[in-house]
Amino acid sequence: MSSFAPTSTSANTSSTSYAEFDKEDVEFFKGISRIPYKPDAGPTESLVYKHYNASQVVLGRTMEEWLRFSVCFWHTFRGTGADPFGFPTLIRPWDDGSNSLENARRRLRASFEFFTKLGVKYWTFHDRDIAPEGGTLSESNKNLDEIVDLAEQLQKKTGVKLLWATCNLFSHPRYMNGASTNPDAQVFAYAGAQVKKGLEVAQRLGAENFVFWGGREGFHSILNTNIRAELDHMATFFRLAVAYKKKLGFKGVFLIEPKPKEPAKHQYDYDAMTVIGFLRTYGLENEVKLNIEPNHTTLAGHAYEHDIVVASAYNMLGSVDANTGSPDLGWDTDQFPMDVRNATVVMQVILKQGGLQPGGLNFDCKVRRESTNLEDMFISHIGAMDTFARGLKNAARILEDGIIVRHVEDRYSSYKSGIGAKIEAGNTTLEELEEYVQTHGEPQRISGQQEHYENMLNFYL
Ligand code: XLS
Ligand code: NI
Ligand code: NI
Repeated sequence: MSSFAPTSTSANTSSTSYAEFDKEDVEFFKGISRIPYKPDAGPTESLVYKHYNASQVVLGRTMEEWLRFSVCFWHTFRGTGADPFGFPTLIRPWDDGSNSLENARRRLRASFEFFTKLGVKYWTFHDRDIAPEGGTLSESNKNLDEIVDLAEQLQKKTGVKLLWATCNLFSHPRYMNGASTNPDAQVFAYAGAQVKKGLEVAQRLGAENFVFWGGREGFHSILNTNIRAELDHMATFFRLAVAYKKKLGFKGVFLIEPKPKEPAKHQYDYDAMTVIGFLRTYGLENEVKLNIEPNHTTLAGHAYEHDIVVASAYNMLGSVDANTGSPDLGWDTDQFPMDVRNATVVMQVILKQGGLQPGGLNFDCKVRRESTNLEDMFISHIGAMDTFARGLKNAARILEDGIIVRHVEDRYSSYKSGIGAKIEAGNTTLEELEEYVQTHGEPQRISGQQEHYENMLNFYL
């Protein structure tokens, strides 16, 4: 099928004067003020929180502390609505569609007004989202420094903090065959140099984490690929990043974000268990945790909450890219998470592990290309925040009641005594098990009661 790619990357065709947005005191989102909490609001009132009440205490902590929401810069301030079949649809009045530093500054100032009006305390970005890539590494670094100066000022002025930063090691053509897993060592070197700068910037802005998402770390054909060499190189890349982090004294937590495919056909960071296996194989398990994105989890063929549960079970859940795919589409649609059941099961895991800090719930989400109002940027985030606030309240009730937790514990109670306790302690032999079966015979059939569990969960939704 031929692709109807846009001929121009500019979203704007009108002759708007962008200069007005360069004024220090300009308001980007006119007519929208700080989003209030209004629990009695009706279904059509959309610029209010109906459930998210930042200062409300749930299980000993405020909602704001449990949820640690973050807005991502790439979708919300760089997304144009373009898709492989259509031109940009999302026109932002301050954005002239150019790659200039002026445009980058306007976007950044608009974003901090957005974070503040929404009442979200964290943001995330890729190096190349916030500042244009130059013709050379030095030029790119210089552009980045200029924009980071402004970001530093805006963070100070608003109190908004950096949840995590990351390097874009997948968009530029040089990375088409991978970054740290590229067969060409010169590309590996370039990626290393880019991450060095990314870490310096992260430290300067006080990032609480640093994410590695390996969209091109994988392959399209196994025929031209030396998998073992590529994974060894990827491990070396992480070791170098850990060494530089220590040298810098950067305190942020390193996080790998698993994804099974897209853009690569097969990505090495396939899912949570694969990444945990990779980290342990290469002795990196104490240096790196996981940033789980449920949309990637479902792409891997697992249930929405699966990787969050797995990562947390191994104390490796560092942060969450709170979004969702569309069950009827097979790719990463990065939709805002609006499903109360999913938010409830996720928040249950987060509560059980004592929170996500220094990680958070980052909205790696984009409004649909048909959601063209500026207001839609707010409505989407508000809806997702309300969904997670409901998830938090539901999960707290589930844990306070303790009924579901006790049911699961009971299911494993045979390991508390007798032969079970010996198995759990690693204190038995196959001979002993044989003898046990000979005296005790066939085990009873015990119901898994799946529907009962589903009913119990529904009770709390
Ligand atoms: C893409 C990823 C990406 C990471 C950051 O699918 O989700 O956006 O979160 O590079
Ligand atoms: Ni993500
Ligand atoms: Ni994604």
